[in-house]
Amino acid sequence: MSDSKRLKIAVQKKGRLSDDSIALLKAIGIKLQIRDRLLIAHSTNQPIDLLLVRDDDIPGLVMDGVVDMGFIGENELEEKMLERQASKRPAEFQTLRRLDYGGCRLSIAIPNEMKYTGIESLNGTKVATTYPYLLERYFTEQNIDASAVMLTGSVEVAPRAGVADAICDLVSTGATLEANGLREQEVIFESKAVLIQKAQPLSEDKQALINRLLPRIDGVMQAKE
Ligand code: PRT
Ligand code: ZN
Repeated sequence: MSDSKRLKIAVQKKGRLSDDSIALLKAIGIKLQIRDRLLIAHSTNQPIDLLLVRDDDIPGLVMDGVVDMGFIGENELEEKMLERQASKRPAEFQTLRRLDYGGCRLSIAIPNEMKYTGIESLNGTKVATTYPYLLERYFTEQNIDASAVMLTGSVEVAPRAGVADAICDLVSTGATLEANGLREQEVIFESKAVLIQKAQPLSEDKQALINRLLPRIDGVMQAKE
């Protein structure tokens, strides 16, 4: 077990948020030795340990108070919050900063040949997604009677495979949609990476450390503007 006096921060091990999150920690002066395949990385100059995990696990680790902080995309955070609320599990956290990377949008896209006259065209359809809670919330808000089909990967091929009529997936450049003969129709959620803290109070030392780190994060983000 690692020392509970050390601040534990969850970071995506490998993926779109990893490099930027680790670069940000290094830019604010935290020295890190990250070795491949290890779940934990210790800082050599601060009482901080990184937990390197899949991004899907980060909201739960923070909401269960297993780690003190985490870097996560708002899309994943909001989805996990809705999922946990639905099953009455703890879903609290504090957002410390919205960051300047990880930007994307969660959008509904339809096959190019599908007729679309407005959101009502989705009535009676099946929409493949990795974000069923965000999608169902959107359907409810918009009064649309459609169903979400959960897929953890290859969402963009679902219409061609005959598994769904449309999809709801993350988009940044739009190239993936285009390559799959899909057209973006509705943006349902705009996302960036955020830094979150667990809801439960931290020790004075840990909170003081966080309070010293946050202005440095602001400084790094301002310098990039
Ligand atoms: O293994 P692990 O579970 O940790 O990683 P993952 O595969 O679940 O996530 P990863 O690394 O792909 O994404 C992590 C986070 O990055 C997401 O939750 C978002 O917050 C953010 N992000 C930003 C994106 C994108 N941009 C993005 N474009 N996540 C995924 N995509 C995918 C999208 O799903 C689609 O397949 O990129 C494709 C679309 O990109 P364009 O440029 O073709 O539009
Ligand atoms: Zn993931």
